[in-house]
Amino acid sequence: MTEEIAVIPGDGIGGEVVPAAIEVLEALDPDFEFVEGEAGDHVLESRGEALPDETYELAADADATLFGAAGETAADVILPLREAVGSFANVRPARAYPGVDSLRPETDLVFVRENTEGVYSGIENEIADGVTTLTRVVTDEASRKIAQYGFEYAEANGYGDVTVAHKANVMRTTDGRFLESVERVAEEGGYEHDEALMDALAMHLLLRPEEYGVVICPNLAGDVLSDLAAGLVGGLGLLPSANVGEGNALFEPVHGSAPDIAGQGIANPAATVLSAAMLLDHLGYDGEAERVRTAVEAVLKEGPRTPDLGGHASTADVTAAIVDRV
Ligand code: GGG
Repeated sequence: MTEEIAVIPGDGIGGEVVPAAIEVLEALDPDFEFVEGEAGDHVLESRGEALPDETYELAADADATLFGAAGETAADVILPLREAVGSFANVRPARAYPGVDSLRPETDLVFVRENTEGVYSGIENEIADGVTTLTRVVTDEASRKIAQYGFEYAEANGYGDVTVAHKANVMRTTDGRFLESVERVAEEGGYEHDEALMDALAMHLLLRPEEYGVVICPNLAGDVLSDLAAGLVGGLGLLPSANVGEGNALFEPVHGSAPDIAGQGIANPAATVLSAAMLLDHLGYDGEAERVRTAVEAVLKEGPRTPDLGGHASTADVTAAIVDRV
C-alpha cells in the first residue's frame, strides 16, 4: 500500500536538506507518495500565518512527516506540528562517527525528551509593564508516558545506562512531579536507572559521555542537552530526531534553519538523511533504513564533507555520494 509522506521543508536550510533526504529516499524506491506542505517565517510573510491549516492537516493525516527547520516562527510551526502527529516523545540520538573530528569519539547517547509540556507549554503572559510569566506544566500522565517510552527504548536498543535528568531540588513541585512519576514507572517495571541534576549532568556528559546511554528528560532539558551532545560529536549537522506519537510520527534534524549559511548550498544533509532513516524504521522499512545509515556512515568517514565538518563539498556533492552508496 502506498504510504503518504508529508514533506515540510520550512525555513532556511530546511529547503536544502529536505530535498536532499527525499533524493536519498527516492533512490530506495519505496512505495511512498510525497506531498509537500508549506510552513515557516516565509509563509507568515506571504500568507499571514506561519502554519496554514492545510499543512497541519497534511501532517495529521499522513503516514509520516519529514520536516526541515523552523526559524523565528518555531513556536507556531514545530510545536503544533508535533501536536498534529500526536507526538509525546522526541528521540534524539547523538553518536560519534568514525572519520569525523569529534570532541568525544566515545559518545553514543539517546535523549528521550518529553515533547508536550514543561516550559514549552506556550502559556506566557505579560502581567504588567516589564513583567512576564511562563507557566510550566508537568503532569503525571505525560511524565509516566515518557518514562515508559524511554525505559522500553533503552531495553529494545541495548542501552544499559538510563539516566533521568531533572532539577527537582529547585523546581520542587514540577520536576518533583516529573521525578516521582518516572520513579514509579521504574519501580513498577523493574527498570534500573540513575538520576542526575541536569546542570551537573551537562558537565558530566562533556567529561565522560561513555558513562551514559539513554537520557530521559523534561522538554527544555532535552532540547538543550541534545545540542550540547551535538558539540561532542562534531556538530548539529549530525543529529537526527523522531517525534513519536501513538501511530503517527514526524522526523526532523535537530538543527534549526541556520540563516547564516542558508542559500549557499553548503548545509550538511546528514542529520536530515538520518532522520529519513528513522522514518523508514518507523514505517517498517528496516533494511532500507540500515542501508541509508551505512551509506551516511561511509560518506562521513571517507568524504565528501561539507564545511561544518572541515570539508569543501556542497550539499549536492554529499547527497550524491550518499545516493551512490545506497
Ligand atoms: N528542525 C529543528 C528546528 O526547526 N528547530 C527549531 C527550534 O527552535 N526547535 C525547538 C524544539 O526543537 O523544540
